[in-house]
Amino acid sequence: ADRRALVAVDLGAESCRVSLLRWRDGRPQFAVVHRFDNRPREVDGGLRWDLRRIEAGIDDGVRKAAEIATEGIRSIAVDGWAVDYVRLNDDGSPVADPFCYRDERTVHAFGSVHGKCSPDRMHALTGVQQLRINTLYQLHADHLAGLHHDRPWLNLPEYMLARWGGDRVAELTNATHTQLVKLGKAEWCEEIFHAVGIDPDVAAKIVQPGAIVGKLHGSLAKLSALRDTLLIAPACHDTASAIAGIGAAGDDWAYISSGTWSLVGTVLNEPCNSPAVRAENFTNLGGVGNRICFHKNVNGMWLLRQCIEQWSIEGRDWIVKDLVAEAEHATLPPDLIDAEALLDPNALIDVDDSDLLLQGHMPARINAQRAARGLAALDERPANAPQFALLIFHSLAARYAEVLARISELSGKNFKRLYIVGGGSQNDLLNRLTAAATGLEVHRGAVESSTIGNFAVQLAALNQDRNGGNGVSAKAVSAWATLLGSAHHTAAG
Ligand code: LFR
Repeated sequence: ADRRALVAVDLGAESCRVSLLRWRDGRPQFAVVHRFDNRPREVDGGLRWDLRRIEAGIDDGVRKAAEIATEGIRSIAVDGWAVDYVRLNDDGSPVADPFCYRDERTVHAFGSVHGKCSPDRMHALTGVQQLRINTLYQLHADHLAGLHHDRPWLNLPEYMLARWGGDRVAELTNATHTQLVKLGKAEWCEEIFHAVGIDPDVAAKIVQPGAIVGKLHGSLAKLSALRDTLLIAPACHDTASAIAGIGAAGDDWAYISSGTWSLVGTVLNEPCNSPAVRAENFTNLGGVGNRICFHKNVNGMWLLRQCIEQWSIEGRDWIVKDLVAEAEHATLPPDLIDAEALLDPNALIDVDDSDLLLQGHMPARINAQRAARGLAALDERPANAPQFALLIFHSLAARYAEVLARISELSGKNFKRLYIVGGGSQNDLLNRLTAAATGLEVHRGAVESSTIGNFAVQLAALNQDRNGGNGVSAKAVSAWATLLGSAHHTAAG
């Protein structure tokens, strides 16, 4: 057997990491070898990613991995947050730093797209939750602004693979989040491209997760460990990777992939696109092994992180872990508790309010929402952070419960277990509140579930555990994920 190491790159909107898998006594083991934070910045009035910094960060990580893995590196795969993309010059270099999906240019593009293709038609064609962040609205915004709209584009993980010498591809799980793929197919939906004035010819060819897209070239390939390294498209959408990383058996479970966003849903064998699904704007995104990630984007740790950012500007650096510990003892604002000491759901934060998806001044945004609903302002000062945190956790847990109840009805599934993966799964207070709000058995999965899913797809691809022409088989991926130690334990509650 080939016992060379594997590298997984996971690009997060708040932090990126490079991990190394090596074989010990015939078993795969992995560790994060490099991590760096990530954030967009305002450039010329637009919110953009610092592409050079991300490229340099992952190159550093791969170099570190190559130093450790003297046995050599067999393959590298990249997953990351979806929807953002890089436009390319003829030589493959980036035309500009990519926009961040939170940039407000798509507020207008969203309405403009729906004037050309109705939301109902759009959902019938794609089955995808209409979020203004989706690539479609961004490409349309480029079109409206006459901004490089004729240049080829690649979503970020696929761009990183191409930059290292891989073919230009659009991996299916990531492609579905563009809102430009036909529901349940691995084909671009030309009707939408034409309706909104986007050129289908500059979109890359769609490939399945597990596709081998080429060999590593360039300066990294000069290192001896990286002389013969394959480039693999895993499930390039980090959420699809994280869900593939769960590796649970049975059909009675739901998931929350908890990071910047909380993706709340379940895995289906077939898309679910009834009129109710459309009306309630649920998504059918591509999953590994031709499955469907049926979920909703819920505003996740973004809320707390943005509050922390504000308090840090005001002079206090809160660490999430400490804040969670203090929130355990905080009291909720009086308007939330009725005479019998019960929570008043009407006083919880509407976490999916579009204003709360924007960057900056989060405590004030939350208070503005409370004011609009006739609720008293909370003390916004850093010292009152635990109360804010507790309110955010209660509000998230209630929203999770609401979404899961709908998912159960819409999909006809009866849930018993709830797997929570990603950075947010570390928050035992939120896990307990979630267990109480949902009545489900909460299983805390791996923080690095995206990385587990990334490695599991690579291993299945390298072992040619293929599902006909449809990419790697879900079964093989799930077996690898389990082996990679996505050991779960039940949270108290
Ligand atoms: C999570 C995630 C979500 C996607 C959002 C934007 O990191 O990928 O799945 O909706 O970020 O890409």
